[in-house]
Amino acid sequence: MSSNIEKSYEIARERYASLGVDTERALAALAGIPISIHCWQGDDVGGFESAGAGDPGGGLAVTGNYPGRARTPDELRADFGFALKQIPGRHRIALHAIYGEFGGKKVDRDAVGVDQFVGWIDWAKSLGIGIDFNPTFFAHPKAASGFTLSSADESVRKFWIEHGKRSREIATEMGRRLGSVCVNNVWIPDGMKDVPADRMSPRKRLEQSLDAIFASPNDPKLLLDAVEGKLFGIGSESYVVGMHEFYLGYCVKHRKLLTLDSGHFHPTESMADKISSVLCHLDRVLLHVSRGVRWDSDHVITLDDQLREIAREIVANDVVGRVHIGLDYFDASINRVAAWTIGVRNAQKALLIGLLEPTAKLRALEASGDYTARLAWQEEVKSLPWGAVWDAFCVKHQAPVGPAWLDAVRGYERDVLSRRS
Ligand code: RNT
Ligand code: ZN
Repeated sequence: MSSNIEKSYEIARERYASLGVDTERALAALAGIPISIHCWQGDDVGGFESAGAGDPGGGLAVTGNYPGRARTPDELRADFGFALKQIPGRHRIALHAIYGEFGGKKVDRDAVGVDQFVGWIDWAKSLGIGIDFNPTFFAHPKAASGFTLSSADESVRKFWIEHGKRSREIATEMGRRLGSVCVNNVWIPDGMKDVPADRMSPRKRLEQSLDAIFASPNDPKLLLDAVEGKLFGIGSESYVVGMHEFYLGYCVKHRKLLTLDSGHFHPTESMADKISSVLCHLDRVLLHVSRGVRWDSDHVITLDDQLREIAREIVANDVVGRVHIGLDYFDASINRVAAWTIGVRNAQKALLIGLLEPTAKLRALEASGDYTARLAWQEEVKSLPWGAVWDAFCVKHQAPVGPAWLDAVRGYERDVLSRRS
């Protein structure tokens, strides 16, 4: 460690110790929290089913045309591997089914299997990382009607149920081959632009389709099933079949993981507040940490209040083992490797700030009814020297300190990304 970073860390360590916070413990805890990094930031949710990324559909909008998008699995893996070097600690990758290796052949969603993911599994093994998975219920002609698992057309439903089943098989195999449980997250775009005449029937069909997909039990050491609701989407402004309450009930009933995406609620709602609420009734949740700007826009996550509150709730309530933290954003207007790096480092900084909180002190003040002192301390805590602890964490895990990573990414952009057409 360079002497300045070391000195700053020592001062910070003592300062935190005086508040009863052990920085060494916080550093160790942070190292034990993997972030599931979404592959789709690397290529604007394009996938590899056909050449050239198009509009992913399903109401997902990726804006920007920054050069250097990954066009092949090898390019995406290289970019992801490069981003990982800029990020301290050991993490995971979240894949979507459209990111399989199809070798120029048409393998439809109801035929996809682990064979298309062997390259990813071998690569993940070589890096010592786990994989999480997502069936892809969008970017497909059979999703063009706006309905998939809740479609009134039985053949459409059957097609997507088969895709859901196959995705679970792939995820299970990933869990087995990598020795690390794979979270398989179901999100469907089903909904209506304008006010429906029948809100109930599609929901009943969705319930039946989910039951069919989940008919075979999961081995919880290999596979965890998650379902993700939302409030509205582009083209589904008036009605979303799988809204939050639908899935919350489904998860309580069937012991599945609920996915909470921070872009999927009304902007005045706090997703952080939902974590302790749903964990009273569920064993585990998956988070899709995102940043909506005025709508579910999936901006790169910044170290804002929302992110800090989410991270704080996870660590202060000691539910790290029950909350799977995944990211979900896609920005095509800036360097994509930088977008990954910025977002993951921010998620980790937020977790570290939470881990360094003198929670026992704040809770004691609260229990004594001294809300004045609680507020005073909550605000004073914000300016404690967590940055010095973060720098020490980066050094310890051989990741760049401060903005040094940007120079590395710029070099990669010059030598690799800018050469792509
Ligand atoms: C869409 C959901 C979903 C997708 C990804 C690509 O609103 O958030 O999670 O963003 O699966
Ligand atoms: Zn999401």
